[in-house]
Amino acid sequence: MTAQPRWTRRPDGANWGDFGPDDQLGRLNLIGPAQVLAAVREVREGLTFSLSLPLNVPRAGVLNPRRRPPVLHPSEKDGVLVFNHPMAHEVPGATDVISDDHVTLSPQYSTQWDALGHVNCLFDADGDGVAETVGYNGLSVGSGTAPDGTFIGADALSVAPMAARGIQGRGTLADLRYHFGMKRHAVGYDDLMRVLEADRADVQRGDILCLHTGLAALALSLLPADDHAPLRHACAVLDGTDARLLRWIDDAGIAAIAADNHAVEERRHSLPPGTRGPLLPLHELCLVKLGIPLGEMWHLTPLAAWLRQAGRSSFLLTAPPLYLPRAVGSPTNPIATV
Ligand code: UVW
Repeated sequence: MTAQPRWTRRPDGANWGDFGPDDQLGRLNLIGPAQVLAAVREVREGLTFSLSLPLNVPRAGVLNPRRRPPVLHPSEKDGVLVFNHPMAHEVPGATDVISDDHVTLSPQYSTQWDALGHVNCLFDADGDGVAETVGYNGLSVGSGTAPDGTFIGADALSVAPMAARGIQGRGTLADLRYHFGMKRHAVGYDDLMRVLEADRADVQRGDILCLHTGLAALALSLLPADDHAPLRHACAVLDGTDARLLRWIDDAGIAAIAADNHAVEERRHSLPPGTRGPLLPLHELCLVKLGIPLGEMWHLTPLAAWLRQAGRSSFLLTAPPLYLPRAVGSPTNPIATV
């Protein structure tokens, strides 16, 4: 336990401290035994859906140029590549043939979780009149470097606490693709309420809200030589500037949000002239103020189709990130069970 609070002021609408001074799980704390049992009660058919894209999709890096698809390398021992490697080279008579590999990947290239540390913000949390970099619960990712300058990743708010706890609960799907088609549409509070009501989707406290827009399915349909630029402007996104939508996310007690689009919300690249504030207000609300992890590029289309023909919206969702210490994002292979 911390002796001294690490912040004296918290941003408007933040829940810092509510789950304890050192908490790094945020709203995932709302998924307790009762919520898991409610999720398990959604399993009626025993059918499972993987919600992951192949992690090399999109097959062109148009969505975020700083992220790269996975690159595989063979592993190597004493100058010998250990891939399709007969152990008889080392142990005469051995019949084993071994393959090992390494992978270099951007954890947030494809189907992934943003850890809470993915976004920090400039805010004067210690009340000294100067804004500092701070994230959920007054923690921060830190400089990312060891004293010798080596990059070591986040000091706090990484995917590790999420992975150590595991993420399993009740998923509820809002089918934006069905109601708004494949054209870009910024979904605000009124739109989302209409969708949930039309589909009788009942978002409960502790739910993981899944937003189906069709973008991941579009990415999957494109071959490497196809023009991927349309991915930048297709399908629905949440309108992160809609204050009523942000208030609902807070009031509804949502534990996590996962979308099949690139950034859940519309990605702004500039601010209205003369203003100061977040480019990504929904990221700020979720990751910084409330501790709501964001999933992106989940492949929700087959699940959405099944739920629609069954007249359902909720399911058991199991979606742990990789236990990759200090990483601020992680691939996940979420499984929905209906
Ligand atoms: C940013 O890169 C800030 O957001 P995301 O990973 O959600 O696209």
